[in-house]
Amino acid sequence: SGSREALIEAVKTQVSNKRFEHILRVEQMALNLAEKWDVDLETASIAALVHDYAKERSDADFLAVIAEKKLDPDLKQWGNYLWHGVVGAELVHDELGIHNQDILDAMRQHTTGAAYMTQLSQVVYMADYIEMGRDFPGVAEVRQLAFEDLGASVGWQTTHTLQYLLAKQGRIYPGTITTYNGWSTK
Ligand code: DGI
Ligand code: FE
Ligand code: FE
Ligand code: FE
Repeated sequence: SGSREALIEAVKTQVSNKRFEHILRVEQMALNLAEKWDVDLETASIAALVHDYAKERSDADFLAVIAEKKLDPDLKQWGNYLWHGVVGAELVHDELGIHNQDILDAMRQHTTGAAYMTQLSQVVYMADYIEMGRDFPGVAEVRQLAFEDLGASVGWQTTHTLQYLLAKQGRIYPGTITTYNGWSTK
């Protein structure tokens, strides 16, 4: 549709070609998952197209938004990986005029997930992880799982991300642990 083309042009001005190609693959996978799980296709498309809109913004930009919008000051302790979704949603709201809270929440949650996620949010979280350009051990299995049991695939991603962060001794955002606990079935 016309609005999709306009959104694509807006996103393209913000990111490298490589990241733009990733975003289009996330959109395609989000549409496939949305069709399977009865999520509105246009909403899934928009959420996927904007999810990494802010990924190449500077730390200074994010810190300015945290201050201006009086977001939780604790956010300042973290980095681009958290800010591009959580803080980036404010930029998508202000710069692209996207006010749909389900879309903005899916963007906010796309990196770390959340204990409670809408189907839309689960679709974007999974599509980002399993888009056809991704290659990691188990990707074929988790792609299949996302079409068989969406919630189980959310748990799979969260567990594997946590294992990856622990193995490289990375800092773990407490929200990542909250997501893990929310989706653990044991
Ligand atoms: O923006 P993308 O690269 O498409 O994907 P993303 O937004 O899902 O970011 C994934 C990265 O975020 C991945 O390298 C793992 C990292 N990440 C997720 N949760 C945490 C985290 N990194 C740290 N240090 N701590 C976390 O809790
Ligand atoms: Fe991202
Ligand atoms: Fe992700
Ligand atoms: Fe992404």
